[in-house]
Amino acid sequence: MSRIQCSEIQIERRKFKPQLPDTLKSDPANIKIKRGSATNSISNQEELKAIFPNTYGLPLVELVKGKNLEIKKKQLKVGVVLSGGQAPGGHNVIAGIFDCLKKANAKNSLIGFSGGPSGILENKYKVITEKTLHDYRNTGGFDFIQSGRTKIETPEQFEKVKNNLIENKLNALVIIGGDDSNTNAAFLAEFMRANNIDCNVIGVPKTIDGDLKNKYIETSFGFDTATKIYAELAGNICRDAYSSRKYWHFIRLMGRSASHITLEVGFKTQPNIVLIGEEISAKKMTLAQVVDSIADIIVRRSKEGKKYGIVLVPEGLIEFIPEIKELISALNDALASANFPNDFSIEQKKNFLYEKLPSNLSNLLKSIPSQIASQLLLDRDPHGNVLVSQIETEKLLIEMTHKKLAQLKKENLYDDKFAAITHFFGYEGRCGIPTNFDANYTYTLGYNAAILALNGLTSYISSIRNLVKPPKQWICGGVPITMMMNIERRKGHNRPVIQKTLVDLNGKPFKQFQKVKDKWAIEECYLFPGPIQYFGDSFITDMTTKTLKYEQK
Ligand code: FBP
Repeated sequence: MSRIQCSEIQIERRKFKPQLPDTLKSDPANIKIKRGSATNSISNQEELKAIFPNTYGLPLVELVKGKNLEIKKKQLKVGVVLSGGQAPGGHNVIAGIFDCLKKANAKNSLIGFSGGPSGILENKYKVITEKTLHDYRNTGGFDFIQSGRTKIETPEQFEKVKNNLIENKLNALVIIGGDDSNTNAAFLAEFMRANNIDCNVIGVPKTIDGDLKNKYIETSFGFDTATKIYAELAGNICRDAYSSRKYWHFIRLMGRSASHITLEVGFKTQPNIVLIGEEISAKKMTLAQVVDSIADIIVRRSKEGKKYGIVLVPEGLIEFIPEIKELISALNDALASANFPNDFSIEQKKNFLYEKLPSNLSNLLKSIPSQIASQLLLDRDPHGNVLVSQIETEKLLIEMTHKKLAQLKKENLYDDKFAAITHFFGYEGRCGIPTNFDANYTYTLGYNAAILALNGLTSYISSIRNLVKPPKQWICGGVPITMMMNIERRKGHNRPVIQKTLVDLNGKPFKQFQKVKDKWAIEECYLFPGPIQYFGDSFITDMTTKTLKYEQK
């Protein structure tokens, strides 16, 4: 395989030495596992206990200093796989696993499955050595071994995976992924235990969306870097709008079902309108009411002579509007059971659905602009998620805002020009060079995952806490995957899944936002955060997210 080309920054960045927490600085033979008491899932306890008889209810674990000499005697072979969407720092997770394994025993080895979970199914992998890994340390992207979204679900697939893990003599598999991939990790761990196969499965919390978090997983990796990249871009747009004073910019931001990214970018740039899907859902707002709230601010600003502004739109907004959520859920069920011929056009699908859906939902589908309605019908991903990154909600909002303002003009309530521009920031942030925080955090997550694997644990996610403190004070451990699970409706069926953590309307970050949003709407409070700083004063280079800061205040 050809070596990647390196920019000047990358060459300098390669020299960065990620910091480890004090607990992990000791030799792995001086790190012990401290077990807590048994755990329970979030809900559906009895059902989940029946589905995961061998791995349900494991205790929380913490890493502490203490003799653990057995580690040195074992010779382990571990596999690693990147699963799902890219997030800055994935390569450092691999580096952390590799360095820990080698520190424990130079004969330990690591292989990386290529192209995501399909690599395990097809037994495609590369042996990871310092030579092959070196150029990827502290880099963004997943290109070292690549990623994919294949879901391992059928009995035949589980059998294939089992045979490949046995053939490769793997003692452990580390799955670096989001909520869906870690749900898959739990199933795989259970399957291996049920079949008496001595191959442990450990997860690592990855996703820029920031929705794989709880008391023990304070943030998923990549959120810090991605939000800084989006904030730089959104901040530049704020300044452009403030300079030319003629456009309204509608910026849609990635984040799938959760608005964490939008809230964080809001804090970093203080634009005029920040739509939070979770709030819209709680208030049971219709699409028309969301548009009314936008138009209201446009009119108020116009009265002050300001015909410009910035609106942040979470990409999952559409799924939060109760009427559309109901429509999407009905579409999911209808699409899952419909067996469309391959050559069925989108218009034929629509006509079929108009007949199949209850009349209120059928009428709603007809009322949505055709292009957006077509985007709602796109195939779901292998985990049953709607492809929200491809639904141009910002265009829908602009179209409807135009109509609303035209109506207000007729009523002599508005008399200005509304010129709007759209942006979508998502893929721009997923492969950025990891910030110091993400570089340290991902390396530590990988190192910690290797310690969990070396100690024979399975069905755990690598957990690093106390993240607002410097890395030396971080707390290391593992959280049982089943502890984060519940049963949800996916692809027309009830399925055990890790519960996504959405923006908590009673949480400190959202409460903070509520205090300032009216001021941001009318006054000019814009912030221009500029690019990520990799070199210089640690006050700037090591700064983490406002979300973590407010959450842990
Ligand atoms: P993960 O949940 O796998 O981390 O992916 C997150 C994400 O970046 C979402 O924000 C976005 O909606 C989606 O991936 C896009 O998926 P794809 O890369 O398949 O287009």
